[in-house]
Amino acid sequence: MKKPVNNKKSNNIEKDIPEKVILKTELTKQQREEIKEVFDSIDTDNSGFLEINELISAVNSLGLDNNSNEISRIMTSLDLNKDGKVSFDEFISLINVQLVSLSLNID
Ligand SMILES: [Ca+2]
Repeated sequence: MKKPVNNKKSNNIEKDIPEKVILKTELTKQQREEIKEVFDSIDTDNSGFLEINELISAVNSLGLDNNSNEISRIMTSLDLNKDGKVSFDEFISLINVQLVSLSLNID
């Protein structure tokens, strides 16, 4: 018995990728606004970028471990274009990553 050959190979590549990985992390307008508020509250000099000292203060104000090595590490990983500061776009991509890992953890 031969299986009928099905040349209509589906182009559904996404099917092979676990749903969570392709989870579209498009933020709603409201989420973006909320993130912008957080960003602005960290950007105390309103430069439009987060500098390392601003990140350190933010982490301090959250009462988190203010290990400056760790913060530098985060800063480096955030600073995609290596200009020494974090733009809103870079900040948002971090939030996206966080959302993805959160959704991975929840399951
Ligand atoms: Ca700034």
